[in-house]
Amino acid sequence: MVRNIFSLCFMCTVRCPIKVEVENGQVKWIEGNPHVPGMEGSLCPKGVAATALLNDPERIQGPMIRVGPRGAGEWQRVSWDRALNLVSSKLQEISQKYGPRSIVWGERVNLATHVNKTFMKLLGSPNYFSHDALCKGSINTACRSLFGYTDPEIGIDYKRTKHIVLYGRNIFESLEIRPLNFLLQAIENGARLTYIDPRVTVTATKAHNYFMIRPGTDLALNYALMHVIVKEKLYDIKFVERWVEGFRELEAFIQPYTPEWAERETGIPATKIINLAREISQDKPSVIFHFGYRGASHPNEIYFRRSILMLNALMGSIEAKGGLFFKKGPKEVGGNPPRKLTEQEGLPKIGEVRFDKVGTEVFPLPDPNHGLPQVLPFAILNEDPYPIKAAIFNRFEPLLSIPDRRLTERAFEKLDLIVTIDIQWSDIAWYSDVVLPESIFLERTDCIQQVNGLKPQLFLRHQAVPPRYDTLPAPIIVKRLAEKLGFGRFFPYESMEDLVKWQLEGSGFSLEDFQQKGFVAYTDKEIWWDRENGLKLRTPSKKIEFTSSLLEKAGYQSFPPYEPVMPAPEGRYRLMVGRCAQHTHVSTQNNPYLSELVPENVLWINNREAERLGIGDGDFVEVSSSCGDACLKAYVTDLIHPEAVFMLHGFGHTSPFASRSFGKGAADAVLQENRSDNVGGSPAFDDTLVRVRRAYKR
Ligand SMILES: Nc1nc2c(c(=O)[nH]1)N[C@H]1C(S)=C(S)[C@@H](COP(=O)(O)OP(=O)(O)OC[C@H]3O[C@@H](n4cnc5c(=O)[nH]c(N)nc54)[C@H](O)[C@@H]3O)O[C@H]1N2
Ligand SMILES: Nc1nc2c(c(=O)[nH]1)N[C@H]1C(S)=C(S)[C@@H](COP(=O)(O)OP(=O)(O)OC[C@H]3O[C@@H](n4cnc5c(=O)[nH]c(N)nc54)[C@H](O)[C@@H]3O)O[C@H]1N2
Ligand code: SF4
Ligand SMILES: [Mo]
Repeated sequence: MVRNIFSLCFMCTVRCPIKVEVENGQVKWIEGNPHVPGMEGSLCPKGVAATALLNDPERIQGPMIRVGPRGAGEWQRVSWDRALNLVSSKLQEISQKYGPRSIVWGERVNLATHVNKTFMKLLGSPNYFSHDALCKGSINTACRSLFGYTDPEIGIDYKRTKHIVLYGRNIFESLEIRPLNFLLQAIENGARLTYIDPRVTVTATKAHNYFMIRPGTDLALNYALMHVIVKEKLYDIKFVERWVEGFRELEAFIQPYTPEWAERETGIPATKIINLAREISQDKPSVIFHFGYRGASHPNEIYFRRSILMLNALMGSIEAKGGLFFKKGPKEVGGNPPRKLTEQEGLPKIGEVRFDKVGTEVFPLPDPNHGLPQVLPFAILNEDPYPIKAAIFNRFEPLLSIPDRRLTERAFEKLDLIVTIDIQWSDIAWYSDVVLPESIFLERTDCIQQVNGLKPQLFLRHQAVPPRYDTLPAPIIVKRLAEKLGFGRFFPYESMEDLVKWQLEGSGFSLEDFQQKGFVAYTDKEIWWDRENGLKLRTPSKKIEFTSSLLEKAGYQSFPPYEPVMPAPEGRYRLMVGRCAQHTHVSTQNNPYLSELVPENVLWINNREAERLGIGDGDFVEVSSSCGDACLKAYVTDLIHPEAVFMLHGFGHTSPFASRSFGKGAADAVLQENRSDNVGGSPAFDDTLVRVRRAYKR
């Protein structure tokens, strides 16, 4: 008999609602949840490939302990008890010798993050960090500086927009299904799409306006757009007068940044900049300057992301249909959100400085809920602010996701313990001392997903089939480890169903309520705040702070002068990176289906530059930066700006147990220098200059 199970995909972080058809313990079919607007049967290639992951014999099949030298690949398969006994005794030993702060937990934010943060608190360490800064930390800081809200608290009303501007937000390839389907609906209804990228992506091919901008100069474009908008009074005067703090300061600041000035910096003709400002303001407030998904790109990132958000405020597109909105939670309609383990009484407060010094005068502004992963190698190597001796990585691949892989590897040599919770043989699993395999999303029920938005809802990832191998959900692994360490009582569940029930207590919903459609809603009406008087801004002034108290109190300017981006010296190029529709970051390159669709990455290089360097399409090239070098095939094309080269992130794996991805293509992390936007907190992933030359032998 076929059973339909509503769940959440996890082939990437987007967590699309899905319907899984199961027969005799086998997954027969997966499609977008038909009850969820925007999904309705849709699935991306990675979602489809979930069945290949489920049945992949190259997954980690049980707990593993390293028996040879680190990284040599000599493993012993052991019982869960033995693996967790080893981890707990090592953690206790290290904690006694160096203090609990010498232990870090790094993960990509997930539904069980509250479980893992609780574990670290009970351990007594301030050093939980997430991937957030690597993805979009500077966007987070920019949003807080203007609105007092973080970026996940701000939504985008794609469906009703009349004009959307995307700065390298390659939404047709680096996709999220629902936003993309809503955007397609808007375009069918006549919305316009402007796309800005030094590279012609699939999104560029769908755009009404496309600008091949000089890499790293988007901030100059935005200052010129503001110049035109203010000079020609194209802004929403009523909205700006009511809600903006610091408009006069902006007006004075942008005087020198004319479209003609921006043309020289960006390469975009002044007339096109003027036309865009005029065109988009006709559709205000139903317009979107997209503030980005990944915003870990350049050293001036926070100011660039602030400028995008300011353009929205000038258009009055904040809390406007077809623009941006503040996401509403259950409390907005008098409901109770699901509980989190972090809210329990009796958890210790930890006052110590974090390993990354977030929250001190070194990094006053980045979000301490997430921290700065890219600081980890420096903290370990320099024992600054103190020694770090153990690291637990969960659903996070530091070797490929933190810039400058060699530096990270050198640092990890100093660790006494590396534990990895993963589903497959990632490079970091291969390099660990203990590997704890998690059941994949089709095999596990997960913590409740609270989805705030115009209508607050709760979703559930529901187990579809039994685990194929000796694996467990991470919250069960953590609970068992906590028991061995003597604080198991803070994990009041035996199974994932127990944990979900505990979370739902007091919310008015039960586990059974999710069976029919996979989600429950606190209301069926959209909630919008009153634009005249009802914006609940969380800044000290209760306004949108163009002049930012957050920045200025920390000693930074709200409007620092623009610093030009110098052309790279002869023979050097700005290395840009990104994703494709067929892969998730560093996770799917070994998937049996997806590894066939896109088996390796190539280096995009402008045809005129390639000709000068004697490089032909398909030739092997050697790419080198100040911190590493790599070899991959060239893709010679006029679809990329001559100052840039581009490669997909996610390749160049070194773990031999993942045979399909082993040695395929090259890793961007080997080439990227570990340098950051120190104000906003993100590394500057697209700021490294590389040399390229033809390689005669691979
Ligand atoms: N298929 C797929 N979809 C995904 C993901 C995935 O792994 N796979 N991951 C999800 C996640 S976590 C994220 S963060 C998002 C990322 O989604 P996007 O932010 O859309 O990111 P990228 O794929 O990194 O594409 C970045 C683009 O920026 C361009 N670029 C580089 N430098 C500049 C510049 O100076 N100016 C401008 N204007 N453009 C520039 C690059 O050429 C590239 O096309 O995707 C999400 N969706
Ligand atoms: N060099 C470089 N670094 C980058 C980027 C870049 O473009 N270049 N992009 C940045 C961005 S935007 C992001 S969002 C981050 C993403 O950074 P990461 O979180 O490191 O990347 P992912 O590929 O999402 O997944 C990491 C690990 O999670 C494992 N995994 C997958 N599913 C599960 C699961 O269900 N349970 C467990 N326990 N593990 C699982 C995968 O096997 C993989 O080893 O990287 C950032 N870092
Ligand atoms: S975008 Fe694709 S891989 Fe990501 S959650 Fe949705 S269906 Fe799954
Ligand atoms: Mo990301």
